[in-house]
Amino acid sequence: AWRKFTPKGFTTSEDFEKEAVRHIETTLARSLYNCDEVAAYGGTALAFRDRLILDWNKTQQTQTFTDQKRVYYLSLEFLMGRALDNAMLNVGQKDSATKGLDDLGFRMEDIISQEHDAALGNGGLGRLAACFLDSMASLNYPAWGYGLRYRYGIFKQEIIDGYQVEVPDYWLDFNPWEFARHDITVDVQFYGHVNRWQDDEGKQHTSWEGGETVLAVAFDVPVPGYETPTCNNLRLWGSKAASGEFDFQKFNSGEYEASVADQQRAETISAVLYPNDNLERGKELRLKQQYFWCAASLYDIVRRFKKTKRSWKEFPNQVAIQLNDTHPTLAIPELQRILVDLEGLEWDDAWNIVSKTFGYTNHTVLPEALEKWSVPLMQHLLPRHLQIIYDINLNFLQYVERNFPKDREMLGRVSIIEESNPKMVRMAYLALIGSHKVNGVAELHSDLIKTTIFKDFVKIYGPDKFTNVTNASKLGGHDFLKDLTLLSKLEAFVDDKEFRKEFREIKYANKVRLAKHIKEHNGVTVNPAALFDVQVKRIHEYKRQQLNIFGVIHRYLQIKSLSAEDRKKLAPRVSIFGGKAAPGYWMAKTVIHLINKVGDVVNNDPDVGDLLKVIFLEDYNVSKAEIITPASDISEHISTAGTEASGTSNMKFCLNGGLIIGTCDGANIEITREIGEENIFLFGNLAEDVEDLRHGHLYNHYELEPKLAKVFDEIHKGRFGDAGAFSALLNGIVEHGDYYLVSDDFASYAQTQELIDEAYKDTEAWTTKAILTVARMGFFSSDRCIDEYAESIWNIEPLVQKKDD
Ligand code: 26V
Repeated sequence: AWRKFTPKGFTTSEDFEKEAVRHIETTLARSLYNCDEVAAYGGTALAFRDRLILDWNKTQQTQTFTDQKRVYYLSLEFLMGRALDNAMLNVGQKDSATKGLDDLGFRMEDIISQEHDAALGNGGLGRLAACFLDSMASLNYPAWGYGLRYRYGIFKQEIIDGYQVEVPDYWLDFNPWEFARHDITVDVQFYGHVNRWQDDEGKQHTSWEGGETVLAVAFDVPVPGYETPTCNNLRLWGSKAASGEFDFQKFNSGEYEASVADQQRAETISAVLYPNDNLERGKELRLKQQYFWCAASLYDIVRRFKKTKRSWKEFPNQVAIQLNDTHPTLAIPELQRILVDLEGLEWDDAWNIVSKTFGYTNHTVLPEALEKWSVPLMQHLLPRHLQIIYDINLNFLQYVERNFPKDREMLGRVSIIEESNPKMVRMAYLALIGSHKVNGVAELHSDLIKTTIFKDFVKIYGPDKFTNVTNASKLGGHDFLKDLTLLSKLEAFVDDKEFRKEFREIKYANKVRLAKHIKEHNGVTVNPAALFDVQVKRIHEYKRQQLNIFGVIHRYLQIKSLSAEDRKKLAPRVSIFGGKAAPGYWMAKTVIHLINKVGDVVNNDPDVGDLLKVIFLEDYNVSKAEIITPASDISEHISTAGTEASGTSNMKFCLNGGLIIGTCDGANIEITREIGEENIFLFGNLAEDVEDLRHGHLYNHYELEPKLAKVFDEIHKGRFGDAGAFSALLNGIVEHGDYYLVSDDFASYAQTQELIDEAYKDTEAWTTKAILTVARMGFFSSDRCIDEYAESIWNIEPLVQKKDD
């Protein structure tokens, strides 16, 4: 009904056509006579965009006018995927547009696929940020996202001869969803030096001077909610050279190249998204990105606050800032700098404000993934911030010393500065110390951070500073999904014959669609009646795609060992893999190579036929996930227990009527609690036993699990190509301690896969499991998750726009 107050826009296919054609002819300056799919996409997007903008302007005006507390979600990653389909879902009128496009000679599906994915993220962390934006708008929270406007998103993956090859993802050539705000800019400073002086009244002042300045330009992206009037803002910063005197002089004196080089150097800051990669660590450009984005965002937030003329101590009542992992941690010393150096507050008053404003979400316990920056690098790039970090640390350590006078060693352990060579700034500690709440992303993970990486801090601050907010996922598309708790109503239909049939038909149709995709892209024919077994996620040793492919080889060897008669009793299976390896992550690339090699052999073996197919889907991304996820019968979430903080695709698969095979890790545990352990296939060692097992590997002789040993023998014999290519992968398990416990979990994994084969043969029982799974997933809606953040961390209320607003 609220649509009535924004009367503009179309409600029929004829009106849609008029709008789309008007945009094609005028906005895009294209003749209708050479209107191709790109132009049709442009016209459609612009027609829907018009509707969003009205809501967007109104929401922003209302938020400014009402002036209640807002949340700012700082994330270096927003994996948004495509915008048009989502806009149609939120605005409504997709049917009118489908009909209108049909009249113009286009299929909606083809038009939607013209859009580039906004792939500004690596994986779960970035996708979660995108879901959160969606839910914050859907629930009418006054919320902004702040990020970087990368010119290149996560690289595109090509598979050539079974190897991953990276290709740049230039996605901005036509992007109707962003609005460049050339009038909203922030000067961001780098390098330089620190000055201290005393004024006439004897007050100490500190200022940061010299160095170079880069301009941050705002690009705004509307974030519509589902069936609400709220349209929030995602502000992405692009970098540009500050057109100062200096460039001008260079240009005038004929140093054209030098002045252009400066400009390019500035634009490099927001040029590319970093793939999380062991080798890319410690790069100055990445630290520059982080500060550039934090400084611009904080300036913007403070500027907005200052317009309200409130006193500084009200800042935390008006502003909540959530740090998505440690990437935005520099926002903490930056706000302290603004308050002390620029606004003249006393240190303690400023720190009180800062530490009430921030919340920090931790997304991993893996030690190699915890961010650290070298002190010399920070000294060079951000000299004032380094001083502030040292002062924060000094105050903190003095506090610790006062409260734990007997534990001298604790000081070294909890110091923000690691006393290594070179010294390092531990960003997670800074984030924790500067925030009022720290949260993990699933129950097990939130427990683990309290007993491992943040153990001392629980002693220091008490347990209340730490909390859990279990991750969640968004599912769009249908009415009942506005409120995922309504999913539970499905449970009443579990015995309804018609419903069960329809449920199966939908799954089958989705499998047919994926089979078509596989045929087109991999040239392999797969049987849609086979069990589709899917593992799609970033390739990482801890996620254990190697366990999966070893299991596939084991299955292949078994098939080969059977008589033609016995083979007939087997359940046909399609093993589907997808995911990118970080460009410098050699082991992950080896796993991709092995999967492809195994596929070459298995898919061309006439003994095997439909019984087993092995598919690696190139360039897994958000829009591919939309085809893959609904087509899975079983998906794999098989990380070494204690390593996957949560996982979010596990939920997404369940919501799409697929079952899962998984370890007792991350959110799998809570999924099991919700759906019932009879509806999930769990296997493997528990997190609590991992440490001892690893210790045992290092100090005792250990034997490879026998079935796995056979698999390794076949690889060694060269059955899947040159065995040398895989020796590092196998040696990591055989000789170097099997850190991820592949051998320890192999028997349990293989046995559970056999249970799955048996279970799948019983179609009726399987259908029951799948329906109950979907029906019991309500807890994992991102709306529930955002309400928890709002209540327990941000202390904000929804802003419902009324008719008269
Ligand atoms: C980063 C890196 C970088 C260096 C190389 C190794 C490595 C390994 C892992 C990571 C992950 C960084 C943080 C992250 O993306 N965490 C993911 O966050 C998701 C959303 O909360 C969660 O579902 C995933 O379980 C978690 O891995």
